[in-house]
Amino acid sequence: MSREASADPDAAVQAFKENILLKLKYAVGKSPGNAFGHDWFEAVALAARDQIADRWEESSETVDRSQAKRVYYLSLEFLMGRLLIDNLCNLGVLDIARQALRELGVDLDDIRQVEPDAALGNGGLGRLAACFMESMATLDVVAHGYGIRYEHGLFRQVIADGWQQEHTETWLDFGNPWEFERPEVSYRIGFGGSVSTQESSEGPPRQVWTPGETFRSIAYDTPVIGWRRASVNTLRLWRSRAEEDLQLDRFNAGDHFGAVADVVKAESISRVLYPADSTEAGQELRLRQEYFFVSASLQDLLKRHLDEYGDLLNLPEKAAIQLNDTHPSIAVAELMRLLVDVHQIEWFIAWRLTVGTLSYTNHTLLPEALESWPVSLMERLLPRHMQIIYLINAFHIDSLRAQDIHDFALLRSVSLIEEDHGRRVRMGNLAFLGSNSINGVSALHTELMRHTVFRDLHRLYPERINSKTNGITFRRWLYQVNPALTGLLTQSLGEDWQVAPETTLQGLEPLAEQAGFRKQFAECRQRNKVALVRLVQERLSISLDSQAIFDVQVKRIHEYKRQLLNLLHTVALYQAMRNDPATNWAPRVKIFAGKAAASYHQAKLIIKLANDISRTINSDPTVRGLLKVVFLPNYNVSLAETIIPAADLSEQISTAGLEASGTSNMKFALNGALTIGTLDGANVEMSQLIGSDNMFIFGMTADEVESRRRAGELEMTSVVEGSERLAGAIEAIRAGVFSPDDPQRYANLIDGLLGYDRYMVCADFDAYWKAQRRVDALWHKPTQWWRTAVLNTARMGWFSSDRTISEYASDIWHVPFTLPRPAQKPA
Ligand code: GL9
Repeated sequence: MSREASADPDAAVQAFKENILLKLKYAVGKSPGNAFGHDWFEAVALAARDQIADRWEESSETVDRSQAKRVYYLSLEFLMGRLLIDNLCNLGVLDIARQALRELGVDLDDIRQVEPDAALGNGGLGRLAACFMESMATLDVVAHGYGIRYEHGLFRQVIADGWQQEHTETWLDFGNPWEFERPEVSYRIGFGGSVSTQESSEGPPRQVWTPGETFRSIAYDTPVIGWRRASVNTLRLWRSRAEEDLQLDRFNAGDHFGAVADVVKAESISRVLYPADSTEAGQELRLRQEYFFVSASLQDLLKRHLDEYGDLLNLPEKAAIQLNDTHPSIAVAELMRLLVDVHQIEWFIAWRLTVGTLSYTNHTLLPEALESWPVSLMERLLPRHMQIIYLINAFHIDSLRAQDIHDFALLRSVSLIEEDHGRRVRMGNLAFLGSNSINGVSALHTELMRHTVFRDLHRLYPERINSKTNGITFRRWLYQVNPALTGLLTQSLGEDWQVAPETTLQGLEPLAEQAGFRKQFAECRQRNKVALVRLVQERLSISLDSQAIFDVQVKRIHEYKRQLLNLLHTVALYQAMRNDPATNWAPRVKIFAGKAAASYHQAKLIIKLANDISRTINSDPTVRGLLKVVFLPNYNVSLAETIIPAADLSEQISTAGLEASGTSNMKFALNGALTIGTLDGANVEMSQLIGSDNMFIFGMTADEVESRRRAGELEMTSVVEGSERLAGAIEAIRAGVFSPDDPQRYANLIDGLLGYDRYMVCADFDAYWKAQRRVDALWHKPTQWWRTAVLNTARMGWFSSDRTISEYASDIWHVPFTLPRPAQKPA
């Protein structure tokens, strides 16, 4: 099939309908009369998958013929969300599928809700990987994603009496129609054991690793189709299995549980996603997961390369491997092991191939998130890799000494082994040394990388660090989540604007001056707000006024993201409204959502505080019609898809210097929400492109934060005393106004803020309060508010992940790409 949808729409509808019925009957085993929602979902998904498979075959044949260079994206997380609408849109058959279902008496909007989210990720980092997969396919970059097929994705969050509870997520319960199991694609993965030296008559002695235990990796492939049927790439996820399903001798001896013990141990590797967010999990199972998927992926791609070229010496010309954070950084040692031990390539040639092929993206500067593993654990689990790491380290230090570099402090800081807190392997340094490119995810973050975590390595290798500001796929985060606005843009900018929104969106700028257009723009928002109001009513039985400002902070709960600052503002605003309800307040709805890592006590307490504040404020008649607070449980990609297009105000208020980029900031602004935020991460570039007067920027800069930290000014008593509003809010929380059942509940939280305000919540409070009043003032001037909103959408084109991927392709991977072209009209 060609890139264009079929020329005869009616014939296409009939054909699609027939295929749905065939799938329902032969694959699902149901008739239309007894099919439930999930049966219909599966039938439609399988019908769509057929069309994807046709393009998939074409795509792989073209690639095989052309011997193009391949990109491998290694990531422990892929936060794909639902795929049905994504796939139907990119196939260009959304309307066809909708009509086909309608003729069968089924509503596409009902069955899309049935699909579980593929939540194989924690947050921004995993969702970025998903956006990148879609953009790479759209840009015809020949790419393979590699990761783990977790049986259980990110936990389901239940809020019980205001507290977060974690429940097991079960996305595979009804099967997964998008994936293809490939039992024949399987590799052996070893752990533990010992290394011995084997003399060889032909060359130097060889090191032979005899693992103490081995498991199998099994591949599951999900096709990823680009927009308008561009390329179809593959996301290959690995499941872990035991070498044998049952130890028959133990079973026969009556040890029925022991007979399957190996199976349980093996399968635990791909059982569940680590719910860590920017905090190190630090567990042996986590290291096993990392090595498991890295080894399987490298064995697989080397096999493919050898099948194609019969030789590994041209690996860097034909393969680029991107490491998504340090999670896959054991790849440096594993690739060396495979090249040297298995394929008998001489060490220094292998090192050149390794560095020529690998590149690494850093996603956070938070010290607690930089992975390091105890040397003792590495020696036990991966003894050969530990030897290789020592060798890399030794050769590196030697080469520096040879360049007359003897500064002890420098050598210590660039070493792969940390000696201070028990001996540990520094995975960030390993990734840096083993890569030809190290990139940050926003301009500010990259600059900070150069001066903080990688300061000394950067001095030695000044060419390696570069910046690739994150982006988002507009197909999902505008076209799919906001059909009303997408329709308006098509009506205003013409059919083809979606082909290159990076440039066409700017065409909206003159329309920002037209009252008629602003009115229509506002009406789109209103429609989305009404949908969110309905959802909140259904899930929480809270009724919201859709005319109020929808003020939204949705993201992982973390102290550096400062949900606490927002909650303090909420309390201060509540007190101000109560004291003076007659003032012309701008009515607000404060919306929060997000998950806390299960072991992150403070973050879970912040969730409880949000819920306590919500209950108190929502039941206080004095602020009725002025202020509501909601905490929506179980934030995930699908919930984001409803919340983001309904937001008026986007909260991006992290302590400057700590949010590497942020990506929801881009999703909100693209949909026309105004941002209140600090000069942090990609907010900085947003403020340059949107114009800082079209955002509500406040607070200390990263430099100011750093000076204050250096000066040790983290004790906040005098700051609080100097701010009546902040003092009032803090006092109310401490006194138990929101927790009468347990007045002491927040005493420690508040004392912590006053005594040692690591994230500078108090220091930024007054600036934040003032910025919020600017929000109110602008809301009272609808002409200006909506003009600004239109300008936000108009100026967000650069934040498309197509732009980001085109930069990775040219600067790091050195592979060709093609930007989307307008669809050819049928003759
Ligand atoms: C993160 C950063 O914190 C974000 O600022 C950044 O936008 C994304 C993508 O580059 O990466 N790094 C990180 O560890 N997480 C990020 O979101 N955390 C999670 O994904 C949970």
